[in-house]
Amino acid sequence: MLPAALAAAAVLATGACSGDGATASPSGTWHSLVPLPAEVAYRGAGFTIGRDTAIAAPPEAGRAAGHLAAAVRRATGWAPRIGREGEIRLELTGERPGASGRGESPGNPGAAGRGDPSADGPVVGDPGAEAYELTVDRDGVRVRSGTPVGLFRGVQTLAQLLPGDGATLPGVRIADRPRFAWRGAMLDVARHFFTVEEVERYIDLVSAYKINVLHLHLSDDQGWRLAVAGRPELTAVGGATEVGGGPGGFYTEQDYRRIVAHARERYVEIVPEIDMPGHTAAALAADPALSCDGRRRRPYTGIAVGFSALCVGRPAVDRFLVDVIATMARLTPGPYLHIGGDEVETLSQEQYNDLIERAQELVRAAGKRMVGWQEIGGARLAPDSVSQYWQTGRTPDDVHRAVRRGAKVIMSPASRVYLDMKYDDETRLGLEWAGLIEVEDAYGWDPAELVDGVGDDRVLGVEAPLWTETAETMDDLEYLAFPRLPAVAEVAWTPQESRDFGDFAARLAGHGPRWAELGVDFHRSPAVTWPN
Ligand code: TNX
Repeated sequence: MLPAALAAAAVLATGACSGDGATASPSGTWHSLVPLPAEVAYRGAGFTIGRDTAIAAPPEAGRAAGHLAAAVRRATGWAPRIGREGEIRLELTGERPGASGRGESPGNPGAAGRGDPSADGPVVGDPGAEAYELTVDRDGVRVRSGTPVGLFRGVQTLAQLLPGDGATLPGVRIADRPRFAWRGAMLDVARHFFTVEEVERYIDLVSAYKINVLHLHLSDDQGWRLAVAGRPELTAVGGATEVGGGPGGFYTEQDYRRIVAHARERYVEIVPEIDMPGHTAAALAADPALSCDGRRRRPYTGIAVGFSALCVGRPAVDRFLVDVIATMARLTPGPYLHIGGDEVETLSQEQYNDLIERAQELVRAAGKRMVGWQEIGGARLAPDSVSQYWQTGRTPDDVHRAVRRGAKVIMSPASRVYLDMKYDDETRLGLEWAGLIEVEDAYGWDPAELVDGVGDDRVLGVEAPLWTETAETMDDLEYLAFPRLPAVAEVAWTPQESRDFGDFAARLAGHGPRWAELGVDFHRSPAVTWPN
């Protein structure tokens, strides 16, 4: 393992040819594919894109063709035509993806089918639907898949093969498919608010690594960020501030729809979260009828957790659930709604379960599937609900209970993938309650080995949350996410047996110059030899 990594690093440093198949092309050019495809072999002569090179694509592949044309233009300055003929061919094979035995089958018609954003199938579905093949030889480029989303994933790989400073692609043959269906990033826009443009930029940056879910944490003690029809106080009062007392903000329906549309262009599903019954101080400040004492509260701008809760059983709370879940369902074309459920310290287990089960009923009645933090396992979950594991170290009884009821699990172990943890003692922002997390820690774990009895068949996927108690600006987000987010993206995509940190670090290094060009302020992890 080590010698290969060193050889790879040497290629990068010297531009010499290692002759080593998987990561360096025969010409010695560095191609830093992240996440690493399931199978990749560099061979033979490559293809040089010219002024007249065109893209041939069927109408269903419009998003993939458009994305590719933009990438070619950025790299070469030429804007390729998209039509029926071309040297770069995107082909739909018409083969239906087979059952994979893992992830989500296209079944569950009640939920996944309805309101699907793309007429061409769910974004978070059978991982086989995202499979593609990519070949480059002297005569041209061919991307083949059974689905438009698979073609898009192939084009994302192709975009990484485009050199930053020229037009020659390496000769290569790639056969690829993701390990897990759900490859998520979570952004907390409640502790600090981020604008539509900032969220869109985050989507652009993370989706390049084949992340297919952006989970938006839209409410917490410090802020309520989504407009709910008929309840203007939630945003007017609950959205007016943030951690530290800054001005906060919120998304109108139109703002939210813009984010959904931007994500959809990149085959990213938006999963909205309204956290309940805890983490609700902003809602309680907006509407005292949601609390048991009915007291008018001031907005909360600190960073403690666990103290707030809705008054379970009150009719006002039930009406609130109905309105909030209906709004999330109406605005969200994707099949998943997240209801939080974490860290409640002021309710009995019975009260907590009542609220989660009521939320689940409303989510399912809206034709959606409920996702919640692992604590929801205490309630009676439906088999189509999803538990999100986060608390490394605690006996994960609630995850086991969820799995026994047929639920699947998203793995977000805090000590590995919480992007708000500091990298090291010197990191200028971030928390450290779950430990210091360097890029090798974010990379070096297997989602199917984390919780006893929760193997590949029960794991829906992996997600990296970015909580924003200490992150106030886009630069802060970028610094915390890069390079750890690409490491988590590879954990979620690449077969476990193909993963090796030394090899990853050598490929990752090639992304430094790209980030610099995009103005991404990334952390120069010492385990990576970053080019100057
Ligand atoms: C725990 S993880 C939380 C969040 C905090 C985060 C800070 C989880 C479900 N709850 O409310 O923002 O830690 O790292």
